[in-house]
Amino acid sequence: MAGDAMEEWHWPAGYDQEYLPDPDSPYWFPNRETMDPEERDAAILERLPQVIQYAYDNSPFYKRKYDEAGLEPKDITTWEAFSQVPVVVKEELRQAQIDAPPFGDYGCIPDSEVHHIHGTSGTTGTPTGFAIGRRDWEVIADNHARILWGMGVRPGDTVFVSALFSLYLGSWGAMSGAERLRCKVFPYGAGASGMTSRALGWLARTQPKAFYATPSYALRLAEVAEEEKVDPREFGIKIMFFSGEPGASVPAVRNKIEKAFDTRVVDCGTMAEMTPFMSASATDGSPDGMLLWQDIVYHEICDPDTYKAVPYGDEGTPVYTHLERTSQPMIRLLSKDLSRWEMKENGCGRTYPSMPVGVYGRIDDMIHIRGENVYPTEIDNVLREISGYGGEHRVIVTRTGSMDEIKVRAEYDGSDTSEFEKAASSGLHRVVGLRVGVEVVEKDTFERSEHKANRVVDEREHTKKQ
Ligand code: 8LE
Repeated sequence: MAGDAMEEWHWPAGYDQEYLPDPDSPYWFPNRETMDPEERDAAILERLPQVIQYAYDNSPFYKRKYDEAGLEPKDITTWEAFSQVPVVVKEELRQAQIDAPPFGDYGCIPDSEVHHIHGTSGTTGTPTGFAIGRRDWEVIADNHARILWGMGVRPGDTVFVSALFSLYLGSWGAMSGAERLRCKVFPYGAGASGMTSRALGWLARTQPKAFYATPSYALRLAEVAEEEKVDPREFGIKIMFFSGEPGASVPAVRNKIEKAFDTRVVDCGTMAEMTPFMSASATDGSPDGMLLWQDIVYHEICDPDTYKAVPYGDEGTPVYTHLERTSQPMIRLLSKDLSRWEMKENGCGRTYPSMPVGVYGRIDDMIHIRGENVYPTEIDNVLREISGYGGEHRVIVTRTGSMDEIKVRAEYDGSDTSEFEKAASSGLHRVVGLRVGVEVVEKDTFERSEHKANRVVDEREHTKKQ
């Protein structure tokens, strides 16, 4: 079997809960992480039909879907055949949960094996529920421990989890991995009144080696620290790992956080449905973008129209397949995000492909304006590099006739407004390729996000969200 050389590679997955790597090894599983990628792919190609058959046999959802597509799980033995497997979209999952409440008919495990229930906040539609099995929770924790090890976190380290613990799976995933890694975990959370200010005291007191949040939250924390005359460098945080939104791979955001906290920023994250969502993650030796830990979740970057994988070097939308989940397994879940992938040598020695500049954003959030595609993160990156930027902005998209227009309202905290406006206009012109109206407003005009930022105000009638 192709996977013989891979540590603990079997289906269904399960890991020795006592295992820890050699303390001097940069790798949790040296073979799985550094092997010839073609051999790894061969093992994955043996696993895929097993996972697909399992989903087909255990869930009406996948049986229906594959019967309709005329697909036989046992025939998925080539990459070409895999590329024909229909993608799953989030709307389908929501509908399945409406039709077969509360968790949809893609659960695959008996109710008695459900160990954790989680849910989404539903800010972008009907909330989705997750029902994760006991075995899966253990495997998720193991995988996240392995990835945290790759980031440089070690047993005994204090890990401060500073994101929502309610309707957000991110914090739970970070916590479970840190627990399995035998860290000291502080599930601090976020979102309740006064918590950000109090976090400063707790961070100073606990001096965590690692910290998890959304990038927006870290920026907010830095701002509050400044207001309260606390120097965040004194928290001694060595590793700040982030998921949930673009930011950790946006150069100006990353620099700002690294400087404010005197730390190392690590990007990670796919989607809550895809937990172990840290399967896309940077490492200690490969700090930029994210590596795709293909033997945990199989990542493809696909053409957004055909859902076929694009060649390395090209841009597309990530499509994800669980290789180890037995509860609510996702097979070719379409992200509708945008990224570019590459296969090159990684500084850390792992032989995974990578997304060198992370996930730029969602296809729906991309602004099309007179033939140019503008990502909200590009605007963020420009503004953050201008001296005196007040920390927040909004991008207003309008439509006159058949033409989209954008205008940026940016906070400024200084005495030369016209200088700032000039710098912002020319910076935006350079990146967007068009003249962009800039309106300067005072610092603290806009609300700060303590979770995921949403800076685009779309005033075009046809795209208005219902
Ligand atoms: C750029 C992955 C997790 C649990 O942190 C999360 O946010 O999951 P959720 O709430 O299902 O949201 C998934 C979406 O957040 C992705 O589709 C993507 O648009 C965005 N996202 C998550 N992590 C990143 C990200 N965007 N970089 C990231 N590192």
